[in-house]
Amino acid sequence: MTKHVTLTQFIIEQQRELPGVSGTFTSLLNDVVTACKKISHLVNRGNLIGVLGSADSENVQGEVQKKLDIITNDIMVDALNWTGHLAGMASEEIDDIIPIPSQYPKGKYLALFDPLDGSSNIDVNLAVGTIFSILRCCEGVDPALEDFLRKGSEQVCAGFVLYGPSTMMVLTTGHGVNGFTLDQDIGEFILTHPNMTIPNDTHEFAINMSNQRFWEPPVRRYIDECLLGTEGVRGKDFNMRWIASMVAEVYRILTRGGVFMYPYDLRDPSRAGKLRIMYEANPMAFIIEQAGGACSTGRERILDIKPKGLHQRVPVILGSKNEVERIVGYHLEGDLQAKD
Ligand code: P6P
Repeated sequence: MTKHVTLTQFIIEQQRELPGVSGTFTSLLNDVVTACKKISHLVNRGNLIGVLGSADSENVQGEVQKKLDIITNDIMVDALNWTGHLAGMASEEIDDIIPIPSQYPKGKYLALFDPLDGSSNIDVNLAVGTIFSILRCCEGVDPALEDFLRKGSEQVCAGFVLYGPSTMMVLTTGHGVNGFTLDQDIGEFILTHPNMTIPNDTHEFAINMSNQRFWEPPVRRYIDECLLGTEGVRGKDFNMRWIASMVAEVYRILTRGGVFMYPYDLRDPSRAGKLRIMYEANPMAFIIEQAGGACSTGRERILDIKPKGLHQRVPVILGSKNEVERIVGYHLEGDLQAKD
């Protein structure tokens, strides 16, 4: 009988190889896993337990919240705030940083998360997910906002859980990317996708084409060339996907390559893009780079950006390295021409 490696065993064995990583980190990850198992159960039960539909409220992003946006946020906060591993948290659903209640000890990590990414899909039974990012901070003190606003390159861990036909967890601690499938019968995540690696090339792109008239010229150039297929400069045909759920797009890219783009658009110059750097772009960029891919705004590496705000938005272009580098090159060419 095949010996399955559970996520718990995997984390503990990795911990032994990571200098300075104590059992605290392992225990924190297990707390995140427990919260995501609860979310998986609720997402799977859906209308059977009346958790679908709108909450008739808006979040800090001005987006209408689904009931599950609020429920899953509470699950994450309640699973993590008492453990003594965190000094604070931040969530897509909450305006400010989330302090650890005074009755609980404060730890040396910060957790940032999008509790239910792609939640607009939940009422139409399409894939959604939880994205999380872990930063280290000073132990035992209440963190200030500045303690959260760190470059993505400072993350010690990033992961997501995709609630799809299977519930999958993808995790990196800076030593590659590994995928785990939830065995619902035993309630354990099992290592099913060790050392996930993104092909450098692809014939598949993901972008919301309805925004085409708002794109900058380099993005329009890239997509136009893909659409011309064998009749154009690329000399090959491309396929398109758009699931409107970043976790699903990223998982697909991790398994077969591709490029995902939510680029800067000219609709609202004050809004640099749709996706938020702290709990969407940064964790996904860490994962993508650890799997051999690339992640850029089109003009700079996402993980090098010094965030200015908890809910700051950035353009995101990620996936197969050679495609991302081509798109970045188009931005550079365009910017140089604009200067001439
Ligand atoms: P649109 C989900 O709301 C999300 O933040 C990402 O998961 C997804 O890729 C994107 O927005 C979808 O945006 O404009 O196509 O609905």
